[in-house]
Amino acid sequence: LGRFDWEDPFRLNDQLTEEERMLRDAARAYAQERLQPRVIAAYRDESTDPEIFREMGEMGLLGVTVPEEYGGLGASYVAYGLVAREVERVDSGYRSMMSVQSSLVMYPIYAYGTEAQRQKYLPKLATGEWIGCFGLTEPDAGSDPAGMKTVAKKTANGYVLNGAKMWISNAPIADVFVVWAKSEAHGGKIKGFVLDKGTKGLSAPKIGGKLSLRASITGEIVLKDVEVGEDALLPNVEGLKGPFGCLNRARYGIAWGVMGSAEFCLHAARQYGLDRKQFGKPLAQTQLFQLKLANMMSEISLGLQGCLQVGRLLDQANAAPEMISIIKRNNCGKALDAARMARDMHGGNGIQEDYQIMRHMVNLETVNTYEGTHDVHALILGRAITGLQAFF
Ligand code: TGC
Ligand code: FAD
Repeated sequence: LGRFDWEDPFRLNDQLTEEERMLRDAARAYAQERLQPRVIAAYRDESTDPEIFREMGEMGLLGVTVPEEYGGLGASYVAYGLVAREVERVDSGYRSMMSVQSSLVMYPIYAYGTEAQRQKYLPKLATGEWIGCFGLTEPDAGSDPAGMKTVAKKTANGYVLNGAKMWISNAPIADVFVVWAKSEAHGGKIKGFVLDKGTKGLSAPKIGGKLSLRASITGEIVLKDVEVGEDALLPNVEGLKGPFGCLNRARYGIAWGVMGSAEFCLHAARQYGLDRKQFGKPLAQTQLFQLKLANMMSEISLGLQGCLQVGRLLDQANAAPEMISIIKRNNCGKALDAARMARDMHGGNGIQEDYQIMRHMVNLETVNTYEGTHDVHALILGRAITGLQAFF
């Protein structure tokens, strides 16, 4: 009979390559040594340190899957997922900063851009010298991005963009804006544009008052007669499959990331239960406490195994978007359950910032909502099961 390790029930570690293990360990060391010490204050003060992008760049954590010639690591999607898990073990907001930069900004420039756009943007995004953001959602178009109102009109030398984007991670500190708009010159189809900070008519005011994901800055993007050249257009994709191609990768990373957050909650609840005595014995020696720990461990181990399989298929260019919907949806839901459970298991201390559970819990509310809500992914899967679309 084999050994059992509650921290790695299905021996995920043994299923990784040496390169993947090394990158995971480097990401864990960075996250624990550099991010963990500052996250409590960053969250409390709602402050985002742009220096984190530089640090992540130095560690090779930005654009993990982007080829080395453009400044990336050229590593596997499994490696990218492992990085997301380590960063989100500290905070979902930090993972958000990393995954927007990697999957939603570097990926579309690499996959849909010209060689000149790749050369101009990717190396500086990989080092974190430039910060990127991704504008799809609008005030009146969230789950239904096809309803976007942002338009690009053709001019003699390029395009003029008008519209507004809402809930955009990194936007107020971004240097590079990947923005999706309906282009009149392309029959009203959705096209991607890369805009530079400082372009006339482009602004990105901060959205304040967030009670979740406070270590990651969020903003609007306002486009008022923003004139750009032809070189701002991402020429190699058209329609919703442009942004969705990026979202597939970011959603996949989130599925790994939230397992890191859930693991933090499991470890904290276990330790708390071993240390805290009530009724003359450790809380961890009660049946209810153990049931909760067993549930958390089971969901995390299954969730991680699903991520690994989808990651391996992504690396073979053989993953279906519905697979990603399964792991994004299920892992977010299970992580949220684990965090709520761990919050409860910490009693009064569970609401205290030093214990960090409540921060993970409220962060996961956002993660459950963005990149397709829990219910929207259910509808994507329901459509795949029945062949009937129930969105509208
Ligand atoms: P539908 O008719 O299903 O599809 C329209 C076109 O898009 C293609 N497509 C995909 N392509 C690649 N990958 C996917 N996952 C795709 N899903 C759809 C599809 O083949 C079709 O192509 P074509 O060539 O036939 O035109 O579109 P619909 O309008 O019915 O969409 C419905 C729905 C619900 C599936 C979709 O709109 C959806 O997923 N909504 C959720 C919106 C969302 O995820 N927004 C995310 C915004 S970005 C964000 O949240 C970043 S947070 C990051 C952070 O901080 O970490
Ligand atoms: P809605 O679409 O209005 O949904 C509200 C509720 O209605 C949800 O429960 C939803 O599941 C439900 N619902 C919607 N349609 C249906 C239906 N057909 N049937 C049944 N129920 C339905 N976007 C970006 O483009 N870039 C970013 O970087 C980004 N970062 C974000 C950061 C944060 C902190 C947050 C909170 C959001 C971010 N988003 C970003 C936006 C995010 O993707 C959207 O919030 C999300 O897609 C949901 O859209 P919505 O908020 O408009 O909600």
